[in-house]
Amino acid sequence: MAQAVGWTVRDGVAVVSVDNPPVNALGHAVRRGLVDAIAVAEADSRVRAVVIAAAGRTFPAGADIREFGKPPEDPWLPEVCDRIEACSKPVIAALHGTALGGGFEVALAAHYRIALASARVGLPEVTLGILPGAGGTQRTPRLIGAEQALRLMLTGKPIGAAEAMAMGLIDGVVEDDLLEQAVALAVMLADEGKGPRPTRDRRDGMRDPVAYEAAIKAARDGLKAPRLPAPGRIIDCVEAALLLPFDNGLAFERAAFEDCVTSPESAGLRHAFFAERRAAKIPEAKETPRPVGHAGVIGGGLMGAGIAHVLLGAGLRVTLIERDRDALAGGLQRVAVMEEQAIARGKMTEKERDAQWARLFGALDVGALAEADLVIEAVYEDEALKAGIFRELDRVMRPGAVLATNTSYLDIDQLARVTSRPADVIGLHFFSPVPAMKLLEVVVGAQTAPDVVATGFELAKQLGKVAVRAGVCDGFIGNRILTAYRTAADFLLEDGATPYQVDAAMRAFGFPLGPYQVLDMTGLDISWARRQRLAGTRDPRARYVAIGDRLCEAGWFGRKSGRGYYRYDAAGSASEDPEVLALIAAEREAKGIVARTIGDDEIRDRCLCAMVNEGARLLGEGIALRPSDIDVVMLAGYGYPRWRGGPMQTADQRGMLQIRNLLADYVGEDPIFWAPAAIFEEMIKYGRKFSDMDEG
Ligand code: TC6
Repeated sequence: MAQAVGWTVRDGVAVVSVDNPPVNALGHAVRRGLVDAIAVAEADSRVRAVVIAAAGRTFPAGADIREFGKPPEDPWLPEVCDRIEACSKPVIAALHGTALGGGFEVALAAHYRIALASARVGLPEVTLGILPGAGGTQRTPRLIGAEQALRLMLTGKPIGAAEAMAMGLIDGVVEDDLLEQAVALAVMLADEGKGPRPTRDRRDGMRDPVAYEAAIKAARDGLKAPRLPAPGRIIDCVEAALLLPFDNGLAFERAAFEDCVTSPESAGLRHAFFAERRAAKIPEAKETPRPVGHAGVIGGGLMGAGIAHVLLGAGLRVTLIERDRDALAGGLQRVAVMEEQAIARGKMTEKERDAQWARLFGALDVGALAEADLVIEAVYEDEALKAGIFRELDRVMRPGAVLATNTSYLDIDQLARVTSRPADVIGLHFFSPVPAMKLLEVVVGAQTAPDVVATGFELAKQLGKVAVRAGVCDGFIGNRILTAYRTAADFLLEDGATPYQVDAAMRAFGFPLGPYQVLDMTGLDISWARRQRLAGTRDPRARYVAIGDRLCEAGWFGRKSGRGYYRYDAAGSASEDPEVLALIAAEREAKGIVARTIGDDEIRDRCLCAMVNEGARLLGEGIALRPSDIDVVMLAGYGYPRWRGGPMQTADQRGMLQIRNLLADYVGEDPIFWAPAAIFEEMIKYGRKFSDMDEG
């Protein structure tokens, strides 16, 4: 028997224990081991019942996702589940930790399920672009009906053991001694002469076919502009569970699973899953983070208040600093509003809010931070202002405290140099709205101490954010790529596209908003100020599009001023603006550009190539550690469609040669912006993809 599955017999019960750290994923060795164990249990006359349990932190958390996309090795998980269900002796699954996906499907194939009260169960396959393909779509609705089964499978959200029991998914919940209680149940079943209870034969959830069909219809109607194959296929499978005999339903599920698992959308989502986890693998990972219990936040604007709110949510004591009483009151009020919103969304109770409020302090003087462990400066993006704050912080903060800036663009090394402790200085770049955005860029300066980097990553974990390590440059990873994306879009405007066409093309690509909608939302004045700041450093050979400047000169700063690339009515709805189109036409004319017809595919190609080329440059400059980190930044912070996996993954799917050739087509228009990054040639020569650089 394979080592990934252990085997003992006690009190006439075979205890089959999966042991495949870290999450007991159902890789080949585990599948083989489970099938062998059931065979041995059936053959062993001492054994009257079987308990399937798991060592370590969890019952299997799913199929081994790394095996998807590779040739399957027998036995497949559906066969394993069928074998368990067909066992002639009662099989009990003992669940702890997170019994997810294929792991929960194994449990569903067992005849009885008991769980620790702390266990969570679920079918999160949809988040990977696939469906429960080991009988989960057929067995789950047999137990709990279509409505609840679809909720589990379409949201992918795990539920607690008590809820699972109330639904009828599991048979018992125990506070402790899971294994002993599972064995006791097995002995009792055997003593009572109870045989197997195959889920395939149960109809508990199908007693009301009308309600079942109604749930199917409601789910189909609720599918919003389906871009991904999996949700629709899940609904089809759950319907098949009602209409077809079990084995035919399984075959139907198998075909749907194969379609989904081989789809590029699933490849993108799987890439995103591993990319997020890989991002935590940084050179400083083994350093001990500095303890952080009390944090300071300087600046109570939307960003600072958001940061204070998430720090409070992670259990920290927070001191918010503002320059005067009114500003401080405004900042505290913003935090209060965010807490109310969290309560309204069911993310926090009033009791938790009160507890958080008791840990929040306001002050007008940075002296209040003398004992703080970490401070995050989140004031207006002005170099002199921030430098002044860092000098002050250097004066008052205790030795060993971490001094962080939330700057989006400014040079962290320069800020570090105004202090006497550059090793303690780091960039923690949050994204707005802070409570919702998952990304945190941890910007590492030339002198930042390794344990300060580790502290940034540990803090991100506490805040539930995905941290990505970035080096110092103008814009770090995300804003460098965003600038390239916007530049490509601006070139398209000047050459003949409209902002509305570019936005629609990029929405069709999968972004929730197009680049001009985002500009209008965040305010055109922010990028205008930056362009003015950088005007002196601009290469005169580079193509410069002044359309954004012209809009700002007209006082059109986006949503907040009622006009930007779009025109906004009193209710805030946007419409296309002929005056903007006239302004663009005038810019073209001034430069002697004759507008040409530009198709949506060209818009997408150019925007993608700009992002990928900038990503390749970031790798060459050592700003990003690996291509998948760039993908994580774009997915978690910039709305890049998750199912595409990120720009570097999209480039891999398109092929390196194609991207390089497109860049080579464009380079005549601007030899600086469109010049292909140096690494393309080498990658093409050696047949490498960006993902080949991820694991290194
Ligand atoms: C399925 O089951 C389909 C069935 C049908 C088949 C026909 N496979 O997240 P963490 C790794 S689809 C392989 O940091 P946590 C992960 O990469 C699957 N590896 O830990 C990481 O590796 P590293 C349905 C996996 O405590 C390490 O384990 N199941 C898998 O924060 C630790 O992971 C899911 O979608 C896997 N299935 O969270 C559940 N899972 O150390 C996916 C994890 O080398 N997993 N790893 O970086 C999770 O949601 C979480 O990992 C967790 C634990 C909640 C189980």
